[in-house]
Amino acid sequence: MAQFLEVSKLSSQHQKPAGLVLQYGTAGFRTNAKLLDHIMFRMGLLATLRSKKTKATIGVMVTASHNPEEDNGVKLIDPMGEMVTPGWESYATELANAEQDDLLTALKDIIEKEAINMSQGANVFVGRDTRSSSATLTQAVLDGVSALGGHSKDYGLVTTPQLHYMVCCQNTQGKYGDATVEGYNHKLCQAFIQLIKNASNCTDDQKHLSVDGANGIGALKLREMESRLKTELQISLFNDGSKGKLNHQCGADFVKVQQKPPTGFTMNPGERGCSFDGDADRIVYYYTDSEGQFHLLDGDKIATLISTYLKELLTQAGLDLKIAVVQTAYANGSSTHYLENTMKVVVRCTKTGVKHLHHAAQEFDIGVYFEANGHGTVLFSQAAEEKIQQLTEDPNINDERKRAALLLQSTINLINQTVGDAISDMLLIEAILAIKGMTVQQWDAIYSDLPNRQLKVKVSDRRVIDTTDAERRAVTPAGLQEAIDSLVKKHKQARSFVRPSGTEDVVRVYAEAETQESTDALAHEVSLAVYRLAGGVGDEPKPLH
Ligand code: 16G
Ligand code: MG
Repeated sequence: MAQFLEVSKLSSQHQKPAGLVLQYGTAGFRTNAKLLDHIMFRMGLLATLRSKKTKATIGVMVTASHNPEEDNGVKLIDPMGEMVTPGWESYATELANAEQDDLLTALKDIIEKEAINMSQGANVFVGRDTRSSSATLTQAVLDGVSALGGHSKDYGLVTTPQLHYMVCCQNTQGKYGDATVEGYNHKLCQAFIQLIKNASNCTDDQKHLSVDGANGIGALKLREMESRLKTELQISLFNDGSKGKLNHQCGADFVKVQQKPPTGFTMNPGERGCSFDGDADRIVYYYTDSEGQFHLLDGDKIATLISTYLKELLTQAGLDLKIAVVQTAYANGSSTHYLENTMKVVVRCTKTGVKHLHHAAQEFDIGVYFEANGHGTVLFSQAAEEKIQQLTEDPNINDERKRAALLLQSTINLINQTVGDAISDMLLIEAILAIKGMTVQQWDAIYSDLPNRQLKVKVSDRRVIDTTDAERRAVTPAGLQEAIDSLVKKHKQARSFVRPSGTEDVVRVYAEAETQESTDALAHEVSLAVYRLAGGVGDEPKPLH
């Protein structure tokens, strides 16, 4: 077939280095940008097949999120704007690793297994972050699409959640919004302005927010929205990419891991700040108190704020909708305790990785999901959206119910339901704080985090660790879980688990307990157990103090 001739021809310009093996990991392929040209071409091919199969537009985002500037990566986006379905992740890995001469066989194999009609049209949306390698790698994706005769639209520089949004808009024939950056800006800004009208007496201080753009795409895209927001939200944008390096000593990941403000950031005591990550799908908030102490408000605090606000609105609106919060094992024990026992909402725990949380959140009328690292959003079921819509149009309800229904409706418009979105989350958080007249300190005081510690252990093969119960218990190697259990018993309010990382060649250790000292001791003891029972390499882990 002519299409396969074209694939052969173009693939020779995007040759795979022989022997190189890469995995479609938790969030796509991610490694040094120099190793990715053939991967991008092949993901262009795969996205085209996926588009033919689903008869819908598929997205391909070129980014390595919070990784260093030298890295790059690629994620595939399914028709409703969600992450590509797991079965196709395996195809991605197979296609990526086929040696140059076996590429056509691997491609035909997928076509056959999925019974893809090759005469079906295909449409692929492509976007990229600000990395210097992203433009050429995008071209490789576009070559892949054109080799199989697909149509493509290159959105150029967009955030990851913006591309998810575009795909969803396109496949819902504009119901979700207009599939343009202008459409995105318009939808979010309008919903934000609508919400903030319900805030009374905001002072200029309360309207001010410092944002760390991680020197990435989020900064660029926030700039484009600034003028529409500025009467209600005055943003001081730091690390906007004009001089600093992407993700270097800044961004959500740096702040979360280092528990300190990004460099190049000035903020007075008590003021709110937030950080995006390199592709703007994660956000964390923070402030420094009058004693100079840094306070982080992570994904757990964000989920608590949003779910409290939504639950109040549901009560005011008199709507009987089931709300749940979805977390991972990394959620601070205090947050889970507060959500279950004080707020009385259903809490679900899933494996790490946005796709797992997203999936679980879809089971409820309203599913609020956040990873502690700041990736998350809110999903409303179609039935919930319809009930809220009906209530806004009901002439027989009182003002309080009407107001609550309208607030819920604007919230639906503001939140990016396709995937966690730093800009959309930020606007929702700002609106909630303004409506509730709440300071960042009051938000922080909803509950106190238990001290926690994360460590990494190098082992010869991290696959020896197999987990169950949403990664909270280790099934193998033999004896490891028993060892963790007995170590945890030695500490008060303690919890610990280990899991192989999906993005790095390490085993991750998490511990929390009543005091930092106790937490650090537990984290160290569990690291030693991993090192001894799971084939540790290099020096034995040393105590933290
Ligand atoms: C990826 C995931 C993130 C997860 C992290 C865990 C997406 C979009 N991103 O970055 O959700 O928290 O991996 O990394 O799914 P780890 O497996 O190395 O701990
Ligand atoms: Mg990211």
